[in-house]
Amino acid sequence: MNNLSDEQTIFALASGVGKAGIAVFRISGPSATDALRALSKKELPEPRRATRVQLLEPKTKDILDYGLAVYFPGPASFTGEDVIELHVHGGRAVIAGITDALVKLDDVRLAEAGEFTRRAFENGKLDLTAAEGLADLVNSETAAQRQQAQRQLQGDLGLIYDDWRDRLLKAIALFEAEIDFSDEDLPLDLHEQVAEQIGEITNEISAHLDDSGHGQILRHGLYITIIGPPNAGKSSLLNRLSQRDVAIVSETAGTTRDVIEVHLELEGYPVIIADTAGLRDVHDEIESEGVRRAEERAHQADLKLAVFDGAKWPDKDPHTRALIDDSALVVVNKSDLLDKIDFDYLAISAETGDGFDILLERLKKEVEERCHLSASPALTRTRHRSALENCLENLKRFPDAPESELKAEDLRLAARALGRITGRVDVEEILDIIFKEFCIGK
Ligand SMILES: Nc1nc2c(ncn2[C@@H]2O[C@H](COP(=O)(O)OP(=O)(O)OP(=O)(O)O)[C@@H](O)[C@H]2O)c(=O)[nH]1
Ligand SMILES: [Mg+2]
Repeated sequence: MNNLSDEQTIFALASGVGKAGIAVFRISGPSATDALRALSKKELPEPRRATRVQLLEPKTKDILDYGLAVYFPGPASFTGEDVIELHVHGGRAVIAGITDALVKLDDVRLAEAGEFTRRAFENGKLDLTAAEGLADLVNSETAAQRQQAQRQLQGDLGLIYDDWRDRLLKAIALFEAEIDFSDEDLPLDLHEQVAEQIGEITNEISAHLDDSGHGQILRHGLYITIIGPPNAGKSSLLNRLSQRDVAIVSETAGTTRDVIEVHLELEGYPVIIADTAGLRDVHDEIESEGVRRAEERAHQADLKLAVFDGAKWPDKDPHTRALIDDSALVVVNKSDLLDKIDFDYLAISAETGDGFDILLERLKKEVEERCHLSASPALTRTRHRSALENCLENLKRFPDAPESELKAEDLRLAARALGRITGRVDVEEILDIIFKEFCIGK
């Protein structure tokens, strides 16, 4: 852990950039209180109480603004250090004036990206999963994303990983005791106890990993790609779904070339819908690049929305058919041109809006299935997934390792992989448990 007194004092505009009613500066570090004194020429306000201050340029004594100061003495602050918040008027000149005045102070500098949260982590205020949760919360755009991020920020996900790690460390302690003191009076079923505990942890981690990625999908949004032959009405469909005129619509086949993305919210879930070039064999260089991109997007999508052209029915374009699989929802567009509906697909009309209520219901169901908020906190990042996979590999090697020392090493590596997720990577802890629980000095 870092020595706090070595840290420089940092500050940053905590509120958004640009004109606003109020702007908030955050100052953290050993000189935070000096910084406030330098700007306000008054005694420190009472802790955690918003206090009106006049802010002056320290040298020229120009009045920068009248605002509020809040003092959070460390360690009971976000970063664990002394923190000062300044609430000022959100005009560009006010912000520039205060930034200038702070930069000029000795021992105070502008914070780097994520530095406040990093200090909070280093001072044990939150673990790495909570820090990631905070980043997700700031980036969240829909209600479900917000809920997932809140949960992670409150430490729910970290608790699960720490619990596995604690249990693993206990199992290691038992196991090492067996190696070190096999001649002494240790319970006979120790080995079975360890194997049983490792088995339980292995099962729980496997179940957590077997989640179809819904936590990750919810975090970045569900990717839906619209595919189909030229002129089927893909761009018209995108425009109606987004209720905006985002993509060019024309009767010329091959109008769309690039991928056009729209971010939407469906039932609180984030979706990113992409319109693509019509699929067909072409020699035109630009259009064939468009088709390549369309196919690439189709493969990357969480869900494909395959559109057939009702004007050509019952012709079902073979390029589109080739891309239809379990993750495809098929619709036939231009239902207004069809005399009768003699198929099982959903008939819609991007022109009249016919069938769109059903289409939206179906999309919502699909989205809900793929990125629902689960009862227990979900894995939200590839970083967690690979650490857990690494942990499992080591746990699975454990039963077959030929020697006790190797088995113990497998367990240690597994615990370390879990520790990496929350940021607890201290082997000393294993030793602590051994010495505490087994009274070696007896
Ligand atoms: N009658 C009818 N015409 C439609 C409907 N949807 C789209 N169209 C027309 O079909 C033509 C093609 O529509 P687009 O949305 O550009 O088709 P697209 O699939 O994006 O075509 P490309 O970008 O060339 O692949 C346009 O003239 C639209 O006005 C519909 O539901 N009914
Ligand atoms: Mg188009």
